[in-house]
Amino acid sequence: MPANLTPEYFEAEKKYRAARTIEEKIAALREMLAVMPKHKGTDKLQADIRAKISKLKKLLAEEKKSGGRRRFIYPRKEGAGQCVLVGPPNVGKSSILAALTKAKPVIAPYPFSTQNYVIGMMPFEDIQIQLIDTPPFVPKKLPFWQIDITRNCDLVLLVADLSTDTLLDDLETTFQALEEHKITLIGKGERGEEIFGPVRKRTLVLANKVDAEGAADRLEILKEFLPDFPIVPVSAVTGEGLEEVKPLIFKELEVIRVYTKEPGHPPDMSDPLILKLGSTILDAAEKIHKDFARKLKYARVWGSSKFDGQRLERTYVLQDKDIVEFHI
Ligand SMILES: Nc1nc2c(ncn2[C@@H]2O[C@H](COP(=O)(O)OP(=O)(O)OP(=O)(O)O)[C@@H](O)[C@H]2O)c(=O)[nH]1
Ligand SMILES: [Mg+2]
Repeated sequence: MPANLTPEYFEAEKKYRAARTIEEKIAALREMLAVMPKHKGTDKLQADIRAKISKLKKLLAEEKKSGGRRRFIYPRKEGAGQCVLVGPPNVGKSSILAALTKAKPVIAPYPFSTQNYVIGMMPFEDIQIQLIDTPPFVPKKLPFWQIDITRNCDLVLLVADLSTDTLLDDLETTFQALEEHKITLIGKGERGEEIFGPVRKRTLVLANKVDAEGAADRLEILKEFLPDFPIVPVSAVTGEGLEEVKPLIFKELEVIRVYTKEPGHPPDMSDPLILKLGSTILDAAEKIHKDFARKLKYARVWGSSKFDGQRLERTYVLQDKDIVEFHI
């Protein structure tokens, strides 16, 4: 990421990430170009943006040719985080979505049964986490949106199939398909959030079909193959491991829930703010409103503070499930 990018640029980038149609994506990219400082350090980024615009324009022309019938809409991020189910054909991605959410994707004993994305919301304690089922990841076959969604998500759920001896080869093929688009899956370490160029996506591995014969041995082989990844054995059919997956997904999303309260009133426990791990009182206030944050003097915190209702500064780092009372 080049230096000297302005807040205006990052605002435009946010619009790009949130854009739901190809037109909106193009508009956001143009805005990014317009507001970005033009110097040697941003040459590469400018070229990347221009290349992306021309690619999207081609897709738009194709959509127009179809009379708008094939208009693509990107999924809107909802809930505490967006997780994309990624993996080889027939491993049980759709079955996992169906088991964890109310969504009803096509599930079939043959590969390539999923052709579009399918969204489901997974309830976890008092929040919802968004899961997106996608078609299988095979080299030279990924549609543009599948790459975009994977780059843009908060967490990858890589599904492996413990019922087959080709498990590792199949995963290699999926990694290869991702590498073609400069997406590297990582089990730990620094995430890369860049829109262009190589990106590193935090990944939780769901070792599915643990009910199948020989699954226990293959799970050991999988653990050796991916030593740096968190791996959870599950079965979308028997339900084994599915309850354990939910808190792990939440943990990997690296977010916290913060409840707000007004002075003299009980806290609102129904709709927590979702903040990045490490967020401060000021970040929480900003999430409510920029103006509100500017006026903020201090806050009282229940939960992680030394004592209930402790008066704390704006730089105080909040923890999951804290209750915050803002004072302006
Ligand atoms: N034994 C067993 N079979 C499963 C499990 N999960 C899924 N299956 C079966 O595996 C097959 C493929 O399941 P899907 O959910 O369609 O797999 P998918 O990864 O979405 O497949 P594509 O969309 O074609 O890539 C189906 O016959 C499922 O019933 C599981 O936990 N155990
Ligand atoms: Mg499927």
